[in-house]
Amino acid sequence: MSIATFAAVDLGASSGRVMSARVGPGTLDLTEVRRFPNRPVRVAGTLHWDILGLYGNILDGLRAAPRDLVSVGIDSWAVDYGLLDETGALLGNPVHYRDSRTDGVMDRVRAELGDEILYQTSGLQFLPFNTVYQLLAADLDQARTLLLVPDLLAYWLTGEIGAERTNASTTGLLDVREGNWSRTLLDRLGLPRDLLPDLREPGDVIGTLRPDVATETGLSLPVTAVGSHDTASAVAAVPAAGDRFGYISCGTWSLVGVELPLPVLTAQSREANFTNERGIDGTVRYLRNVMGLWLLQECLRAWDSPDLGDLLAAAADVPPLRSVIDADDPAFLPPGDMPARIAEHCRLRGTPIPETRAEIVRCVLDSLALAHRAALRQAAELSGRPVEVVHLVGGGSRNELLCRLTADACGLPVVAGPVEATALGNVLVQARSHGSIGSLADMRSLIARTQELRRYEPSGDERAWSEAAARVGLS
Ligand code: LFR
Repeated sequence: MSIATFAAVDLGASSGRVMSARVGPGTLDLTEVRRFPNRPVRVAGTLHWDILGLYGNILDGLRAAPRDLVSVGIDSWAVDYGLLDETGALLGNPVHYRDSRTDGVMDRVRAELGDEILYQTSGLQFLPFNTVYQLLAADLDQARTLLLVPDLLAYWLTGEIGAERTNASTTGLLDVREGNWSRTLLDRLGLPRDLLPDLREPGDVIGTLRPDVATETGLSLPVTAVGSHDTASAVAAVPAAGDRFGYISCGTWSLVGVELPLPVLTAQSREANFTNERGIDGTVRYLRNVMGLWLLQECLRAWDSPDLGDLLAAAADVPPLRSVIDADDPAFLPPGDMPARIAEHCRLRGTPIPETRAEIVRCVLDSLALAHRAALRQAAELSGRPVEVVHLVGGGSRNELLCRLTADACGLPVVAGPVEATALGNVLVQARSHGSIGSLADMRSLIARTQELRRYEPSGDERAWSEAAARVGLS
């Protein structure tokens, strides 16, 4: 096995990047080629993704990437999609999952079909923005093909149509046991069977860059399917040894859970709203979505982007666990004035209202740590998988206060990093497919040996955390 160079296109909800990485035995060097903002745009009342802007930035990134690239892979947030007409043209801009068009849809479907069939078929947690509920709110008249965001971008780059399985598992339409589209569910919902393209696995070569793209970027290379759901790529890059670990993929969302060989579909699991998403090599990501750094990002946006380092330093000095909220209150899901919504949440529940910015930030981080604790404990309990260490990966691993509070709240060591877990998982799956690395365990051990990690030992007052958890109705 020799050293080779791969590119990762990694799109998050607030920014995107094109990274390149040199991968080989004992080598994993990641370089940022291009970073760009991902700004949703409201048009005629509907919140959209600026998909052409993102695609243009990807082309710019590929143009600036090393010339010896072997392959490129694409991942993004899940659930969102573009619709193609019969000529293969995109029908309108993809709608943002935080748009209000899905209001009430999930409740209606659950009432009509019942939770049992939905959960037994897809294994997915009930989130109002799952693709299935979006589709029921969309106009499908002219639509012939649905492509999830990374599949849409891969289509523009290669001309090849398909649906990568890890991301397909977030639609609510993939059969969790068989890994194929569920015809039963499509029929029950009255959705057209042929809207969904053939499935592909992470590691499959999708195709080579179209001639016009090759001319524009000066590159001629394959696009390789990766864990195109960003969380699948991030969890593939958790630097864990063995299987007694929990993970928190912490960015706009915190995805909190354990990795399993098989789904958990019990009534308790359904009631606790745990999801069984598909990972690399058929693994199951058994997790729950926690509202994540979205709470903080929306506060910063409302305050016109003050210096985060200063705010976190001030928040560290605020007395702990004074104001705690249920971070997962659906009221926090849409964009808008977050400090006002936090104040209102506290007022309605008789919780002391955080007044200063530092107090608000402390309230958010204490509350996230509590939500991390509850989700991890439940994941371990419902799956029977013991958790001895928590790996916190993604942008949130830079936030020392959050890492420390999470270790204290969970009463477990937290290993923080890598920050760019998603891009690393993306390139390593390509590297494996092109013969530069071996198994998933090899990938993880390479990350543990080469990337910067930080360990936080729990030092908190367990009683204070239990008491605060009880105050917001968590365990
Ligand atoms: C994280 C993520 C989550 C998914 C949410 C919406 O970026 O992909 O896994 O639930 O975004 O797509």
